[in-house]
Amino acid sequence: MVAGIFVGALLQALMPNGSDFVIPLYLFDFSVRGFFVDGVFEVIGQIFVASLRMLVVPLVFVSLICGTCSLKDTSKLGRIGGKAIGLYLMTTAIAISFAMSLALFVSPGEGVNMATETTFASKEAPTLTQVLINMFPSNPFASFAQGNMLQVIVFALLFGIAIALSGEAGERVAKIFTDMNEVIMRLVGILMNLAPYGVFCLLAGLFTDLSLSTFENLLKYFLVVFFALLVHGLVTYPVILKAITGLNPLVFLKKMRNTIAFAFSTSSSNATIPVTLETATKKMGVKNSIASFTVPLGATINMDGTAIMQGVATVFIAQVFNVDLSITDFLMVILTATLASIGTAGVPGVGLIMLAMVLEQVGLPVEGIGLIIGVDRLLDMTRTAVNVTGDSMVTIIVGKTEGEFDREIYQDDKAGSRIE
Ligand code: DAS
Repeated sequence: MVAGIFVGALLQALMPNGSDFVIPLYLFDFSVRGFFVDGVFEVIGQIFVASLRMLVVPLVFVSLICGTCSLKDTSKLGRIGGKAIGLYLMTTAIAISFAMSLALFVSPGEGVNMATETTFASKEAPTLTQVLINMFPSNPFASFAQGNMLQVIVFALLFGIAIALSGEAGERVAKIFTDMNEVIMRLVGILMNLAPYGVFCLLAGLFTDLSLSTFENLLKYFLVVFFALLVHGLVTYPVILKAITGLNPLVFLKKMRNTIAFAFSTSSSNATIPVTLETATKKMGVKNSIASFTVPLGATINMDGTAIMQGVATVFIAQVFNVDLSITDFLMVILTATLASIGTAGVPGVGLIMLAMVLEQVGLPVEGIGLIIGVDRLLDMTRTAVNVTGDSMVTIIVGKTEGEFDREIYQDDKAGSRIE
């Protein structure tokens, strides 16, 4: 993907704005811009964006049902589930609110002035009560067809809870959704493998219309996300951990370094679950009865790092396309990204797919993703590390407040060292 950004720049450098090279090939003149950029690349780029959108509804619906109905097997942990989910949603809302405020302060997308075919009908900002009422679908199939994600999320949560309460029938249905989730994750993997080609085509189109100064905007975007991730991981989490449990947060961060390194290198919260579990139990002293529930749950529904990227990206893309977001829009983004993070399974690049949903929710052009996707790989690695750190922090808080926590292990530097 990084290669795509440089090739896009090269294309742009070769074709200064407005001009176009014609390659005479026998009887035909192939206009680089006409045939390649506005032709082949445009088609492939739009197909890539459409395939991102294609995955959003099934991905959120199925992975959210799997996350919700897994509560069934641990009904005795209902209280603990509520505590964990409450903490996960609180830290995600803090993350995205901070990220969006920072993005509005820095304004990384200011001055790009990209045009887009997407016409922004002057949106009558719905009141918050309307937003809450509209979250409940009168016709779930219409919600699916229209891609009304807040309604899809609400329906999935209710459906998942119903499965959890439906005994044997629920178990049979839960198995179906678990298998479907497996297949959809495979589809995400296929799309992520094709992403570099889609990115190249998207960038080729986008960069032929961009001034080189836009790279400066892109760098600003990258730095805002990176800084927000660092603050959330190294300041917000330690402050929350210390405030609620009184534990030394430096011990926490020190014991997390292997897990963070693994999450960073795999860009997958799901792949890191075994390491997170080992660290939470053997190094931090949380009883397995708690960690075995809160860690996988967190890998599915807790994505603070992803929400940070989505918050900054939304502000960046709105500024790039000169769209003024209202306060209701910002609240919608916070609500959608927080709820979307519930439905984002912990696999590489899936946060970008959910970003398509957040952008659509506030009427922003999804093709704007093409601008940031080229620098997303390193951000995905970093935000996955933040996601996992949040999972571990909440696991400790739940374990300690439930009395399922061994403080001596936490304070023992050598605890669990065999997995160093
Ligand atoms: N890489 C995802 C994870 O595993 C998050 C994301 O794509 O934003 O947490």
